[in-house]
Amino acid sequence: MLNDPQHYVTGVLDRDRLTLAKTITLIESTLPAHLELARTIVDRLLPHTGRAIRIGITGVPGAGKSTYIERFGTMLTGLGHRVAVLAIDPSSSRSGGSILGDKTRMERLAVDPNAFIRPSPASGTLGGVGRKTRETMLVCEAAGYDVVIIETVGVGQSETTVASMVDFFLVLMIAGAGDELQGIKKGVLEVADAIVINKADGDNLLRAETARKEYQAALSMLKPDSPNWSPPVLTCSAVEGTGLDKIWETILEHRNKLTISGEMAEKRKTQDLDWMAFLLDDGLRQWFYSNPHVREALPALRKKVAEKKISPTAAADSLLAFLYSRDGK
Ligand SMILES: Nc1nc2c(ncn2[C@@H]2O[C@H](COP(=O)(O)OP(=O)(O)OP(=O)(O)O)[C@@H](O)[C@H]2O)c(=O)[nH]1
Ligand SMILES: [Mg+2]
Repeated sequence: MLNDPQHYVTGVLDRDRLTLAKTITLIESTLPAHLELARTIVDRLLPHTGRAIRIGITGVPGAGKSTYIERFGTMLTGLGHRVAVLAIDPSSSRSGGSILGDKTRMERLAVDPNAFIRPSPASGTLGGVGRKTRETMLVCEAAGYDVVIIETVGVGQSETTVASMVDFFLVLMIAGAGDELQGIKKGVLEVADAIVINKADGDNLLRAETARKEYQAALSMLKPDSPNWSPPVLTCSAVEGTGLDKIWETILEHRNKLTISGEMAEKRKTQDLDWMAFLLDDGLRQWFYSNPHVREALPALRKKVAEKKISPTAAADSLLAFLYSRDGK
């Protein structure tokens, strides 16, 4: 692989798909040299980012995410948008299940010249997934994609990671399954900007409408996160394509309201600052636990604490004090 960052920067800005894909591969790499190169590229692209509408979509396996994104994405490219789809699934150890599914369920979008689909590898820590997805999103924006959709399976912690990097977070549900069955945690509803009941078609139409009312009632009990937005509950059929235009309208209305009030700029600023704080925490933790002395002393100290030979406070203090004296200067 070439190691001149400008080669990638120019290629991405020229909207060259191959260079875009190669840049994302660098971002996803675990080799330090690749990561350094990726950081330089992302930094240089930064002035060209931030203009996309960032949408997060979550939902349990089978909710219809892939079918929905295929249909919704195709609608958007039909409206003249350029759509990037990033799929992450860090909690799953399924053998690439969603990736295989996406290949077959996003047939049209996959060959659409105005769409770019990129499944993220399922491995890595949450911090790693967050970093890769964030940087991939930025690079896609620099490549001229004006809608970025980030898909995640709604089981695990990845939903909140995704919610913290998008403008609009959409939770896809299906009727006839309780929250618990759907594995959706209350925390996810709290960060939702809209809930969409999918599969509102055929025999399921009535049940979807009942579910819509139930979720609307449930949502009205939660204190809205934003003074400018009360999350609506909508229905759609990803298979029939109904309700999708209304969802897009809702996303635009949300964007409009939050932009006018200044909340959108504030939201993105907070997201950046939170992300920086997370990276600092994460970096400190890694630095600490990779210290040879800590690695050596930790097991013995844990044992002593477990045996009540030393207090947890004294054990922690002794490790921290060492780092202060050695590396803190
Ligand atoms: N009737 C009906 N079926 C749907 C609809 N959307 C999706 N399905 C079906 O539901 C099943 C699951 O859809 P997927 O799009 O693969 O769901 P997913 O959320 O991506 O699932 P995972 O990738 O496993 O997380 C498929 O058989 C779809 O055909 C819909 O609007 N109506
Ligand atoms: Mg899928």
